[in-house]
Amino acid sequence: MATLTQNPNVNKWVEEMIALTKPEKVVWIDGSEAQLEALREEACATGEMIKLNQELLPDCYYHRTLPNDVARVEDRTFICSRNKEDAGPTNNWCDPKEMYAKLTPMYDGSMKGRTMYVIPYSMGPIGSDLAKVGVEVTDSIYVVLNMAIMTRVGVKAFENLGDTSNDFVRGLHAKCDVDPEKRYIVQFPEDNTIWSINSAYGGNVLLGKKCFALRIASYQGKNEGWMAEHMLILGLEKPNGEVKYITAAFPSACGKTNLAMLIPPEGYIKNGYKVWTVGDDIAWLKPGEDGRLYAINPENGFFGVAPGTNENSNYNALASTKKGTIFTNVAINNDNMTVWWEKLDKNPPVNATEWKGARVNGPEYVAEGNKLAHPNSRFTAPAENCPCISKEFNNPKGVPVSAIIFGGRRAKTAPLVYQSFDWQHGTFVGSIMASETTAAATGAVGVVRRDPMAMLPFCGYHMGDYWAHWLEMGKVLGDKAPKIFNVNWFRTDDDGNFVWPGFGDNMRVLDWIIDRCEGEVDAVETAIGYEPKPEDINVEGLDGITTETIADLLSVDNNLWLEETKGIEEFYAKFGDKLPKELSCELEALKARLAK
Ligand code: OXD
Ligand code: MN
Repeated sequence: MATLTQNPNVNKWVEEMIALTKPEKVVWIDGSEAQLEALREEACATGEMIKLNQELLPDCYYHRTLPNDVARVEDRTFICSRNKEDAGPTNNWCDPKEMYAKLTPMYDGSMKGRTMYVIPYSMGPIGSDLAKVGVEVTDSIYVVLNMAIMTRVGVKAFENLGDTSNDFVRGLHAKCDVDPEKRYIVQFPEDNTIWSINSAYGGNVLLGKKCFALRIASYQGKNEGWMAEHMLILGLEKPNGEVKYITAAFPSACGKTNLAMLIPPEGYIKNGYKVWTVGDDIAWLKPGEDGRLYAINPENGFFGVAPGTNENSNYNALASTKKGTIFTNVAINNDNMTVWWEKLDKNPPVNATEWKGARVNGPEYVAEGNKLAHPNSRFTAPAENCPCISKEFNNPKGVPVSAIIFGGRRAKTAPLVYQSFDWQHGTFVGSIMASETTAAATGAVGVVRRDPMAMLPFCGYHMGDYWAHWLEMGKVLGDKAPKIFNVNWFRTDDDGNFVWPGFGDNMRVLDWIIDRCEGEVDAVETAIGYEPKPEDINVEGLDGITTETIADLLSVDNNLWLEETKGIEEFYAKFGDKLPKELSCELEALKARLAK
């Protein structure tokens, strides 16, 4: 098919990619349903995808990746800026010339006898000033079909780019032999370019997501005065119909998708509170004409972890997967061609195919300690399926942000919630974000892993410069800046049990946060920030949680925090001169307050 754009920059680059990879055929993805349907049929004919029960799961498909290719590969992910210093101590770096020289022969002729798909896509609503265009070339139909859910693909993406602009992200993906030894996920921020090779797993190959919308976009945001963050976006509707927007950053496995799609406790629903989802993973944030910070979700779907998702843990996420969804590496129930994963329900299918493709007796297989679905198995679901999708989801202006929340999994140190003193202190709070490893993961339990702003694997440049950019944005926003908070849903009692129920009840904390933003509730000043008075957290209808429990959850142990400051100091030392002095001042000020 001929090119879909007059834009000479796009056409020239696609020609170069064709010359490099030498495909037999080139197909431009126009975004039409007819073209996508033909690709689905082709993928089912070759076995790349399996059609699921079209009555129970209309337009849903199944895909299995190789067992060596089931997750993002941080050790093979590179930021290739011209100067090593610009990638910083938290990224793998290689000289771009060297990396191009290493990968070019691997791509050379890699699509011989195969089809190259050229996918134009928009990150963000078409027509939005905050949106950006990417073009991904790939030899995988699975990538095309996932990108068609996760982004806005097709001719319409070129509307945002126009006929002359050169501002598009060039993504090259080739599956090759899916050889883990030759797998590379490479960002060239100064060239607006991403090269991904030898993987066919979502996070490594859906180049609009982590590679563009976080790594490349964070770098673009620094240069252009906006921010790309690993944050959910939700709207909290109050009984008077007003909606206040919150963004929140958590490291993985801390419940970002669950918070984004929260169902409030009964009492709140009765009083007219609602939660609306704008995004579950990524936010692009930019000051609007009125000086406030506005957020869009650059994505158009959810690439969610399936295991653990069920009617109770996340009704809205589960409902989102009931049509038009691609499931990757979950288990199949062969009796009715539906899907299953751990904790979906208590009934593993008897006639099952586990994620690697073996036919097994599900209950027996599980009883032997095996997993039917891979722990990182995924659903790719259209955002429009979500019962609580915000009506502002496609608003090109985005939504005005009242509060930014940071959080992690901490057994003792961090209280249920606290508010930073101001934006600079809030930047400090984000920079010291950390999570403790759990028994569920391999390695030692309770080890603190620093993950500033949940951006450790996703910041496309030097983390010290990234913090400086945060501080700069605070100056631009001035008194219109969102208020910054920290939450911890994971405090444990002496027996190691979680004290706070989490899930829908997190609404009670969001409620206090919004009241703080509106100036409707007082707070207590502590060494680490402003905390609620325990009685200001609504515990009505909570089983076994009283205002005393809340007081416990809010307690700050000065000794533990002094210990914590040592860990922060060690972490900060990595950043040398690039650590903004404002942050070292904040650390000193914290130490002084704790010592009092
Ligand atoms: C994701 C991740 O898949 O953060 O969203 O790893
Ligand atoms: Mn994520």
